[in-house]
Amino acid sequence: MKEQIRQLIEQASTIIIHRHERPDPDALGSQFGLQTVLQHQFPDKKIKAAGEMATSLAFMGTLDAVETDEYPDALVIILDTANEARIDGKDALRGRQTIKIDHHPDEDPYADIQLVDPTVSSTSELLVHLLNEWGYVIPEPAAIQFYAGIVGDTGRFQFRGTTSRTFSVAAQLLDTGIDTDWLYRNMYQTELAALQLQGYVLQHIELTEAGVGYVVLTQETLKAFNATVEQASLLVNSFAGLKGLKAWALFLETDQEVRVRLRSKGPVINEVAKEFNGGGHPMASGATIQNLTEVDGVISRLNEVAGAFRF
Ligand SMILES: [Mn+2]
Repeated sequence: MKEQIRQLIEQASTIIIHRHERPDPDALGSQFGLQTVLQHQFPDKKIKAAGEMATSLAFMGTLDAVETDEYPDALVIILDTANEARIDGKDALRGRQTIKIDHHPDEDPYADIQLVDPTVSSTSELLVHLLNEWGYVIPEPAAIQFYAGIVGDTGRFQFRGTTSRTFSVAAQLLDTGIDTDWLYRNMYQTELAALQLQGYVLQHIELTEAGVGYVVLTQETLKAFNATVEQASLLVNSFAGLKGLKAWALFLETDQEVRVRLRSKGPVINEVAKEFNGGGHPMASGATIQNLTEVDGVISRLNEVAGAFRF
């Protein structure tokens, strides 16, 4: 299958690269990294990166405008996106051929070809293994993108998806001479309003007997701190170190819905996410509920899962 993907890439004259909406560093890093490698490998091909930028990650690069009529002749590669609904760019599946490359469980095989490996830390890591197998060169501007993706999805090499293979890929990327000082400065800088919102979050943690922690951020609160949902959602890990915590949730109210960020230290929570219009990894998922009256329902399901879990 990897060989089939390589052939499709080599035959295509236009390649459009997509990833999931509300992109994180792995989504953008894998997208820009692959774009750069393919441009370097095939200077005559048209290689585009599609979708909307996340303002906090604008330092990572610039996306391309893609017209609807470019799709029927294009090879479309969709990265880091578990299910069709999460694809950023509604024309993606109009490509002549479509390929999904991802590290989330393959629950929605929406493309013509799926290359999915849930044992790797990130889509960025998966791409480096793949490009190495093909003998494609990974120049420094691509290396820093992939490195950002790995750093993002492993929480700076601490999450359980981090393996010896992750470190060997990181070593390879570092050897291209990437500036990690620049990267960390940009990835981990915090706006004053976001820092103050973090103070609010820490002061409003609810912890249940079952070990479920949660914080609700209403639209009113977000407005008071002048914070976007995107900024606020990054605070989901801000109370991960709370003693007695097994699983936790951050509820973010928008004008249409309530987004739920779910995290866990052991209990499998993506099943709960699926019950509430979401999904993701066993220890890190997202869901969506209609309004704040449904918060209790999510918490009681998390209590059941966390209550049954022993470290
Ligand atoms: Mn990822």
